[in-house]
Amino acid sequence: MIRFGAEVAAARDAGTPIVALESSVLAQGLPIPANREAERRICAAVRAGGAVPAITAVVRGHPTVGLAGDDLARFLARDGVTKVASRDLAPAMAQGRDGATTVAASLTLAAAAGLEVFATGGIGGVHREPAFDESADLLELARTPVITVCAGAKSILDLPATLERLDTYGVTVLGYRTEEFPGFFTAQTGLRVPARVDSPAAIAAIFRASRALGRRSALLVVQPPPADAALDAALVEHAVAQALHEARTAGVQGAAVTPFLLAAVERATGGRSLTANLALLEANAGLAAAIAVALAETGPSGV
Ligand code: PSU
Ligand code: MN
Repeated sequence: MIRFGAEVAAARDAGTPIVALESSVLAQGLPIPANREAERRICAAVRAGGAVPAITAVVRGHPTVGLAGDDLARFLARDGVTKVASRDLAPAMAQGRDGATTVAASLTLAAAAGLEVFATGGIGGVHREPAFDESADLLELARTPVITVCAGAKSILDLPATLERLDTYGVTVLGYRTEEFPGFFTAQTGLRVPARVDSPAAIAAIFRASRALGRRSALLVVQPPPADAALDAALVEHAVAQALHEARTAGVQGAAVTPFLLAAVERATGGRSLTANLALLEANAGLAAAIAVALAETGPSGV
């Protein structure tokens, strides 16, 4: 049922490691033209790490792994492309729409394609407000056995509540060379991760153990944003307060909340959040490639 891009199809045949990537960050999360730069840098980082990038999306109704060419251009231009979370996958398919997949929907497509490693910037989580706004990313992480590399969750969210929910859902959270759960733009949140790992091979071994037990949940690998691009925690907190105020005033609701807050934080940080965003996306893609290579070296999980 999944349509594969030509490069991804060739990688599957050859047994080359593949890293799944989301498309909502390109079509909704980042402004034009930064989204184009992000796509270039993420894909280059995956390739430099010895793997093949596979952007997931719904393309004119077809669930796709390996968005490329004219289709990719349409997504980067935001030409009639809607944001697609888990609940939106089937409608987008049946209605033949272009849909940019969030972490939740991307995990679904990655798993359907048999991929085991996925990279993103930050996952969605429990929002500070409005009450009961909780990203579908969390539930999908709970039931999709894919290693997900990110820089934690953004400080626009309630980070302690997000970590608690990941615990409830049984999602293993691993700090990559850190003991602190990163806050996306910033490395400092004061929140501890349950476990630390220092190598892609260690992550691969934990994933194999999880799969051997028959567990269906994701492994969430978090690494801090690169030090030269990371923002100070106080600056981020100030920008988030400003963004939340703007969202409240504008009465933003539902799927529009996250893109609205991201844009508002960018304005409030004078664009510095954008620089951090691109740098961490690239770093996460590179780590995901190293993990995919380590997984390939240890052989199939057999589950
Ligand atoms: N975090 C980012 N950039 C993004 C997103 C999150 O730094 O673009 C996107 C991802 O696609 C994520 C989605 O899965 O926002 C979460 O949206 P929501 O809160 O509506 O579930
Ligand atoms: Mn939401």
